[in-house]
Amino acid sequence: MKITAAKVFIGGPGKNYVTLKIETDQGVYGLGDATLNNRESLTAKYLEDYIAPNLIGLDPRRSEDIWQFFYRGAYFRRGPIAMAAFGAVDMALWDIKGKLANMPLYDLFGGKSREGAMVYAHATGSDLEDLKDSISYYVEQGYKAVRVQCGVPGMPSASYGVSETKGDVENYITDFSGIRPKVEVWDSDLYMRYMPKALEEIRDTFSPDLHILHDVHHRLLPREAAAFAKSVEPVGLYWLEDPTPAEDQDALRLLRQHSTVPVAIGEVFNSIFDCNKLIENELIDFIRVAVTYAGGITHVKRIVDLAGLHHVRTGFHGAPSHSPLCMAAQAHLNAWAPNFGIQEYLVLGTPECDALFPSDHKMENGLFHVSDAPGLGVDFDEKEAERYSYVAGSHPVVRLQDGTLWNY
Ligand code: KDG
Ligand code: MG
Repeated sequence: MKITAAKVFIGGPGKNYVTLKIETDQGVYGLGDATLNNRESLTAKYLEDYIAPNLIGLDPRRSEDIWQFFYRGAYFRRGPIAMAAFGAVDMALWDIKGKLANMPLYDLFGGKSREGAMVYAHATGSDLEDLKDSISYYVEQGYKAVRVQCGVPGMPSASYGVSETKGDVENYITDFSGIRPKVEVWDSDLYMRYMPKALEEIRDTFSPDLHILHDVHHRLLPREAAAFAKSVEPVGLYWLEDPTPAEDQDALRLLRQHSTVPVAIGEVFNSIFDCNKLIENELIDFIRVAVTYAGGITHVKRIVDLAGLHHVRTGFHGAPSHSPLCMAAQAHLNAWAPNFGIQEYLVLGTPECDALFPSDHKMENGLFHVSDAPGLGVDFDEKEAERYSYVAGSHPVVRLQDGTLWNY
């Protein structure tokens, strides 16, 4: 069996999805996602220039050897662009494997450990009242968990995760007006004084059964993060996300010494080497990698297995930029993983998105039900894809009040 073609598509409804289609001489094809938010054209180019020509003629069933070939063969290892490109290849090869076996991927991993995987939605408000409305909207739809973000009085710009629209959150993270980032201004003192009180009010307003998550988005220094975690302890958060910049694996020691608040980190990680110390030293409770960004199913499954040895549960990244293919790969891992925790889920099922990526994966009452179709269980409509093309966009950059550049 041989790979005969590897085609790359870019574009989608309001997103620049990068989709890889690997075709074989036996008619079976596989699909993978290489969407690296706001750097999409680079993963597309990596796939087109280097990966596609090297794939032709290889046996698609040898997904491990192909992964090693690209990872070791690059010499300059890791990095988000290369790992997202390998992620797409790996996903597509697993899709082919599942179709050949006529089995959904979760069965190839070891079978289902649960029916329905708990997801969390993004609730957001310009102020606390707005945020409460947004939380109620998700509670009414049956969500069991919500991430809560709201504006901070006196903060010169919107704080992280605050959307201008209520209800289902579209891709509010990316500004498609061009490649030059907007500037947001941040003040850690204002945030640290206001947010614990706001979170307590939310806790008191909603049922104790509702899981509340909060994302600091890398903004605090290790000492500040430890103090913040201590102050939000009475809220009983499901998790506190990215309290410190994620590349410093030792930063969470101080937080751990001062608080038992569950910590989630990892959406910017692209390999096991970004999180092995965090996991082995049990400095985190949830690992947030995404199958696309961290080298595909083959590599992420290794991270999940290591995490399981240390009581660390999964909480895969599921921001608006992730394509239904990445979400499907994660859904299969979520169905299987003995150490599954929760899945971030932003409503992907718009009619345009469903037309581009038809599938029968389902969300019901805050639980994601994985499709039983062979492989990933998602298709790709090439005709529909002709409607879309690449649109340049950017994340904002963040500065402190005195102009110092800070962490977005
Ligand atoms: O591209 C950046 C987003 O993926 C990130 O800002 C989303 O923090 C995020 C989250 O928790 O989904
Ligand atoms: Mg986050």
